[in-house]
Amino acid sequence: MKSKVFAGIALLGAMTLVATACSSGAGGDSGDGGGGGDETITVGFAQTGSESGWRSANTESMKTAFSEDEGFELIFNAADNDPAAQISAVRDFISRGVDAIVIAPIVEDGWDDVLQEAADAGIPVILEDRTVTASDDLYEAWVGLDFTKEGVMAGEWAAETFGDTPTKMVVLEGTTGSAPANDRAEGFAQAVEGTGIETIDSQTGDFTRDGGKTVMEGFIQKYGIDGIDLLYAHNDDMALGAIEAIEAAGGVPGQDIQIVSIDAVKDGMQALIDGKINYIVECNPLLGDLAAGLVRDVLAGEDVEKTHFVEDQTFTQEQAAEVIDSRAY
Ligand code: GZL
Ligand code: ZN
Repeated sequence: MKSKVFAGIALLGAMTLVATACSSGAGGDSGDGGGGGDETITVGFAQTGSESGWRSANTESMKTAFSEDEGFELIFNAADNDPAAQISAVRDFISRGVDAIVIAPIVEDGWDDVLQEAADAGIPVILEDRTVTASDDLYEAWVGLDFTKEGVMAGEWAAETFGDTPTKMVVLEGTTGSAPANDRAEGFAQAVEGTGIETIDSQTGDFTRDGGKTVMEGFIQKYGIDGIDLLYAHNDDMALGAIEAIEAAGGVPGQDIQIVSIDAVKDGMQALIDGKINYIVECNPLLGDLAAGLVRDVLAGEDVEKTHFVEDQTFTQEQAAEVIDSRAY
């Protein structure tokens, strides 16, 4: 009920804004007045940054879905993985009076105040990709992936591969405080409980290649190639950085140290085909159309589901070779 009333206010707000825009001739549309369905929808999109290949694919998907041809004016901000910068970008969207705000929240916490300010301004918020711990009354809907399930699928492969064999594992964690880092760790731990896999070290590489390489160099310094059997990387970019570190130390990635990773971006899939990664769990970045559909539905005052999961799949080396040429990212 709340979201219906809320959406109604948002719609009224949006109409007022659009009507004002039309009468003052501001904004990109034809200024034909009235709130007809053909009005340009102005959307503020607060993206995490450009930390990984996955992120680039997600940004492209969002920009395509929220293009002028699709009836949108997109105000895009990439926060360079800085949570404070991302929150101030959202405040900027509020002061500009956009019709709707879409956020891929870098971290889960710290969103209550600015989401309340958006609600007070009658601007609906849609989350894409990552989630927040703030009350779900403060956003209309979230579209993304089941990160816990991704962690479980990665852990199930590790459990099947290593079973009871004593296995020394290091972990490259995603951005500290982010939903994917928290949930992928949680899901993996569930799946490997009772096996011979022991986590000897776990640090964040911030989802970047450089981060993965630097942290893996530190692990190799500390334990030696022989002291590590398995690397669990929360995304392909960190796994690719770790591969560089392993090779620089004279190790053979995929053999001396087996690697399981998440995303299934092109470069990760190529490393899988080359035998440098052993298993990849996909995390689908193509969320733009779903997010755009949710924005339209919310502004049209429709009741939308709160949560929209996009399906993921998994890839062995053989499967990757079969699909790599047909994949969209
Ligand atoms: C997951 C997404 C993560 C990717 C990383 O949906 O938030 O952030 O796994 C990206 O590659 O940086
Ligand atoms: Zn849906």
